[in-house]
Amino acid sequence: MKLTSNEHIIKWVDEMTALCRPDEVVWIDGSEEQLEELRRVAMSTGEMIKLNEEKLPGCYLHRSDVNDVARVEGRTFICSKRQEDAGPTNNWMDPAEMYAKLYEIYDGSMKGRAMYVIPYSMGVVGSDFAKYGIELTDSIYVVLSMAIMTRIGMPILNELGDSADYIKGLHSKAELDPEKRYIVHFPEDNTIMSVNSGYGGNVLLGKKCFALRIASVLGRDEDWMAEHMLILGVENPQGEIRYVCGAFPSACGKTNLAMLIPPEAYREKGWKCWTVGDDIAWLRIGADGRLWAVNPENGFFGVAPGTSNKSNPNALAATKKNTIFTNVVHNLDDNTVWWEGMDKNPPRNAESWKGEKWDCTDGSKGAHPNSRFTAPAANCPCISPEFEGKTGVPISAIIFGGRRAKTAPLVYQSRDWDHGVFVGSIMASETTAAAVGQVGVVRRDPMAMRPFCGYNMGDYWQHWIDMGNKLSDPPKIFNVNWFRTDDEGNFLWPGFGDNLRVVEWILGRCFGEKDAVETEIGFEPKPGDINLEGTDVSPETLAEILSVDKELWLEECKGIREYYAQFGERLPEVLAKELEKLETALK
Ligand code: GTP
Ligand code: SPV
Ligand code: MN
Repeated sequence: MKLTSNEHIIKWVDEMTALCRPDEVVWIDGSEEQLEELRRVAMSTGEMIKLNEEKLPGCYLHRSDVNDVARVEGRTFICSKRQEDAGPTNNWMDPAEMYAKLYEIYDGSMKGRAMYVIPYSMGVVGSDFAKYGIELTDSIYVVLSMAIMTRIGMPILNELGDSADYIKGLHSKAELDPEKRYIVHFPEDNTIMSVNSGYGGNVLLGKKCFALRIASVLGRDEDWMAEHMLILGVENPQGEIRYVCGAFPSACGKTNLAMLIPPEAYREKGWKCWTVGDDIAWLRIGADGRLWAVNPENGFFGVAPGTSNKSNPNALAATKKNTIFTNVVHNLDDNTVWWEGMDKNPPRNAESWKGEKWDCTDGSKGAHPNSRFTAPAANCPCISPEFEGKTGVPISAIIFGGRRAKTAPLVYQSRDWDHGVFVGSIMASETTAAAVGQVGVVRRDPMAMRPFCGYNMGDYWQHWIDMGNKLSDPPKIFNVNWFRTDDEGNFLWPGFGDNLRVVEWILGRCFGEKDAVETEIGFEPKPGDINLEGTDVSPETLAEILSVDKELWLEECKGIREYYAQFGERLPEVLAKELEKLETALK
């Protein structure tokens, strides 16, 4: 039964139905009864495996196709009318050509299946920040995941009324053919089309496709920002909560920093951390001239491997009920799940992420390195009371960070907003398993948005500069690197909870409570300004990870110059000048 009389929606759903030819069309009202029925169907077909109801109530295991385990950046397109509007960092094709190609692939792709119509909201329904979408999909996994990751169902249709102001998303698993896999965005049509994949980041269209690629374009046009950022509230012993955003590339520590547990000595003094978001932030200028952030999502699509009671107990706790696990180890003894880095006791009677009998002693990985959990945000023990707020939280600091064995120091502060935009634009990081391709190669990933910016990156940097000019009280901008290593490849900084020691300095800088020394690249903590009490980090090691190697940085400048060159006229003048200043300072 159609759940709306909105003619725009009905017309589009009818057109897509005629194209994909599903056996039936099912409108998702968001009720628990309907979702429960879908879980039952998914279990009967093997799409989902119900896990131990006592140990993991409401939890399921899902396996994606073995060739379909991560985002496919090479097959992700921004189809604006003009190629230069997509820019040199995005794949592009003429929209008419792309539509024609896609329509052929979608033709009859849902035969024998149901098509589900999912109305969803990014952001708290009815808030000023909220934007609505409708995803059509032939995957129950997608419906159940969207029900965790976003707010779905009737309230959205009610809010929409007769409006045409929603983002259209069409997803079909089709044949899961990697050669015909496309993740395509038409920013000028507010339309997303995803086909031949069943992996989260490619198919949960509210997430990267809408909340970053399409939303970044909306933000440019409407004076706000959509960013690949965590949002963390840090409560100090005085009971004040200060908020930071952090942009780190995929699988570089956003979820972990967002759910940070303070070191023991900090906890004893009364420090607490509150999670507002772990992956995406929408940022608007407040009436007070500050930058305010909301998390448009309603759940976490987090990296499973490495998540443990030691590294991130809050994330682990969030997965203990109503969670969907994808591509992890299935423990057949007690019908639970496991992944590398969870604990030191891999199950003996188990199946790997591929669903094959797994022998943990043969050296093979049981869980895929990009295996993930899809968990409701409400499950997180440290979820911020502001998570459901309609106004968001005021941001004191923006923290950029990448995975760099060398070069980038533990932390430095930009001199001002424009210099901060420069710092974000020159981010580079080692690639991870979050996207298909080689892992561990350093690549430029400006603002951690390289895979997610829906328009020309040069224009995006200009938008950052313009936003700074509109903020009377902009956040201070920093860069961190938790991943500096010694010559044997060991991490020099303990990371995780101990990152609060760095965040303490960052917030202190924002409120005029901490000193700094000026270096060629920006401000750094004075020796002694980072509290090392209770760590085994020596002052010498700290000095080493704060050091700026001029030779390496001059090399870096060469790389930045080459990188910038591809943007031609679209490179903001401000950034070209910042690069010159940096080179001069280093020479
Ligand atoms: P996406 O969901 O892909 O956007 O990733 P994310 O940025 O949320 O990454 P996440 O927090 O899930 O971390 C990914 C990996 O980095 C995990 O294997 C973590 O164990 C590791 N990691 C996170 N924080 C730290 C840290 O401070 N130090 C070190 N050495 N590793 C870390
Ligand atoms: C990332 O890759 O940055 C993720 C996971 O957060 S995905 O949703 O697949 O993009
Ligand atoms: Mn991400």
